[in-house]
Amino acid sequence: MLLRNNSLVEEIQDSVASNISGGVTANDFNGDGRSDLALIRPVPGAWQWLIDTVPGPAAPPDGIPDIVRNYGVPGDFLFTGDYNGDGSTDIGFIRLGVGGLQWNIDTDLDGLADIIQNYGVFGDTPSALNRFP
Ligand SMILES: [Ca+2]
Ligand SMILES: [Ca+2]
Ligand SMILES: [Ca+2]
Repeated sequence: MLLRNNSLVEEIQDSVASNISGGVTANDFNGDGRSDLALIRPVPGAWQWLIDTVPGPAAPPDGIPDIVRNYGVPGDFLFTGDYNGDGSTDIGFIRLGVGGLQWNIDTDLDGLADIIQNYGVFGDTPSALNRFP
């Protein structure tokens, strides 16, 4: 499945890995207290999130994505965090538009934004994010 020879994908994977390693609950997309495996893959016209979560105290990740969502498009800033405080990591993107920075956060991982907020103007640097090419 992985495009191991694609330097862009490797760069993204490295970037995601570095981004999600910093927090206590970072990258726990199903809220079971354990970090999950996650990839962000470029697909035509979008960024595709592939998340491998395996619930249960003894089950390791099985290498098969349980959640696959297209969320964000090329040029967006992508980020993760727990923005609704439910203990599960959310996915998000920031889009630069005429009004400045628009934050879009999907808290239930259905590929649709649950939080949309304009915050910031062009030239601001949002915290805790990765920007992918
Ligand atoms: Ca988890
Ligand atoms: Ca959350
Ligand atoms: Ca949603």
